[in-house]
Amino acid sequence: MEKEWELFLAPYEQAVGEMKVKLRGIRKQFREQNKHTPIEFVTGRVKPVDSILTKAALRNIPVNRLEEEMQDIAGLRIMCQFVEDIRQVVDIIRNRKDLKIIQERDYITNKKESGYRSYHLVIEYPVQLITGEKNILAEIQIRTLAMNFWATIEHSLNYKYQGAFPEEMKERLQRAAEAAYQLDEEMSTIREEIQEAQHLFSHGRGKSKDN
Ligand code: 0O2
Repeated sequence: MEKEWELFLAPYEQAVGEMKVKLRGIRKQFREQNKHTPIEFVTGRVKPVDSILTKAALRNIPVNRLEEEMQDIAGLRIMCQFVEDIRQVVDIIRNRKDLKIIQERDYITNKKESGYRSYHLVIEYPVQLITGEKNILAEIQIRTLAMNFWATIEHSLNYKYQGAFPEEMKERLQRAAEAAYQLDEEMSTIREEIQEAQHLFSHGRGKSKDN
């Protein structure tokens, strides 16, 4: 059984590995050209087998339909400094020739009831196997650092409470999500100044006496 899962998940591991390199490559190009990078950092994971089985049971997905119906077995996450960067990242991904966007979910304009915000893309990504090409579904979540901060903490609390938050906790998390969003808005308004400072900093680096 374990071996079967390993074989089933291998193309997903390959897709996540390749996508991480490619998405980090975008950041690298911006930095090489001394431009503000819309990508702060990238993470990726293959969903653990127990999470796949839990989600499949919850959504009534038969195990032999996972490839077609579970879109986030391969998951990538892109963190951005500013809300505006998210749009730019989506545009860059949209213009790529090595993947195809098949669904977009904008949980920034339409936040989830929990308070969750992120921009989700479901993509189809071809991996080259020794048996030929295989199209893999993957979910890319694009969010600001503040959205990620909130989602990470909410996710671990969710795990602890098994999704059944006490009402007060739920409200506090919703308020915290709003506070995180206001922080993003505030950062956007002073974005110009921050970028200017970052530009000066990266140009100044290496010129100080200490280096
Ligand atoms: P994990 O552990 O992150 O893998 P639906 O829920 O039906 O609207 P669906 O198909 O689940 O839609 O996809 P959706 O909502 O676009 O993406 C689900 C993923 O988004 C989740 O994966 C989380 O990563 C993230 N997410 C969605 N809602 C929330 C939320 O309220 N809080 C947090 N912290 N993350 C959220 P999994 O499989 O649930 O979990």
